[in-house]
Amino acid sequence: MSTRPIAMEAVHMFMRIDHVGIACHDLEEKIAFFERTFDLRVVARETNEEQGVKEAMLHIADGEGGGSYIQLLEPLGPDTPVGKFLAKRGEGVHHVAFGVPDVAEAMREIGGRGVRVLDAEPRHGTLGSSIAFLHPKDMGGVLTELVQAPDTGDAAPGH
Ligand code: CMX
Ligand code: CO
Repeated sequence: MSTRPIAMEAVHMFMRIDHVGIACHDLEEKIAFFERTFDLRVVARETNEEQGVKEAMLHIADGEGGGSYIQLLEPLGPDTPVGKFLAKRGEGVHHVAFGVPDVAEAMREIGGRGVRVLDAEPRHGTLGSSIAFLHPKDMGGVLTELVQAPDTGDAAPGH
């Protein structure tokens, strides 16, 4: 096993964990739980018809190129990615999202390495971000999201 330290100047495709997406049946109930248990604060609420979700972002920290959050997801209906997930597996971690400097570039690069990219083009994500998903079957069973934070220089809107 190598004990060499990782070079500090190493450039990673993933800059940080942007968020962990958690599927739930009742968004308001889960928001209240995270607020009262961990003193977290909701910085964005959105309905994203394209993704089939009603969602809330709870801010945890600021990092390189953007913040990190918990994303709570309630499906808009049973025939949506989160609706199908809840029916099959129940509440729990739905996906992990990594911050990337340029989502289109990351999609090309990762797609070229044999991982199925589920989106042909970057889509609209929370807080004005651009997002794309990688197939869970190519990612060790973990649905993975790529997130490019909006170009505003404001990593945590709502502050
Ligand atoms: N994590 C891990 N595995 C998952 C999964 C998830 N979130 N969702 C589905 N799977 C697995 C299923 O368990 C199933 O595996 P088996 O065949 O072994 O049972 C397989 O993938 C196929 O699942 P399915 O229920 O038939 O669902 P689909 O193939 O129709 O869709 C997926 C799966 C990942 C392609 C689809 O959910 C998708 O495109 N997701 C991306 C968009 C999304 O999730 N949006 C909501 C979040 C929005 C946001 O974060 O902003
Ligand atoms: Co997400």
